[in-house]
Amino acid sequence: MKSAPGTARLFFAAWPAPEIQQALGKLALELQPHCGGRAIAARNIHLTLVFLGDVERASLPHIESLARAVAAPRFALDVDRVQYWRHNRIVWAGVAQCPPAAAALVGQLEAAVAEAGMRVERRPYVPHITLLRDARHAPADASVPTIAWPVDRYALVESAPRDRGRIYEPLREWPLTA
Ligand code: 2AM
Repeated sequence: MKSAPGTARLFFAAWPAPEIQQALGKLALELQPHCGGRAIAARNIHLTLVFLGDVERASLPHIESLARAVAAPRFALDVDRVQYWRHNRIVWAGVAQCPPAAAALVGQLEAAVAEAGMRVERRPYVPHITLLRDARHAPADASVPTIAWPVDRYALVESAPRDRGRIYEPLREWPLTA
């Protein structure tokens, strides 16, 4: 669905370095024959932190200034499992336990979003990296060789329509603290 003129569909995400995207993209392609569905292109693979939805472009500077003020520590995301959600038919990669620093970052970004007067997601945060859409089956084996992702920055990303699909474009990135 296209955003209304003057608005942008936005989310905060951890955006992996190209080699991590490649490793996760390879995992998606390996899972596809068994699970079905469509593999996410490596260049689009990310971890959503907070979804904003359609936002007036005029409020971008305000959102960016609130996001810049977030100060949360870096964390290690050891991606070692894959799961299937039947309700939205996605196969996703994740971790055994949400690192406390990831939850802290999400909490701070949600607070920034609320301060900007936007709706905040009330569901508990489950870190998930979508690998397949419209999948039909759960992966045969939930555990996968660990892909170690040192998360050292967070990004504000735009989801824009492109060729009947969507392209995700990081607009701004900020470093996490050491
Ligand atoms: P998904 O992969 O689970 O669909 C861009 O669409 C990113 O924002 C995707 O990571 C997507 O998650 C997430 N997203 C889309 N709609 C969302 C919503 N209503 N709530 C939370 N995350 C959403």
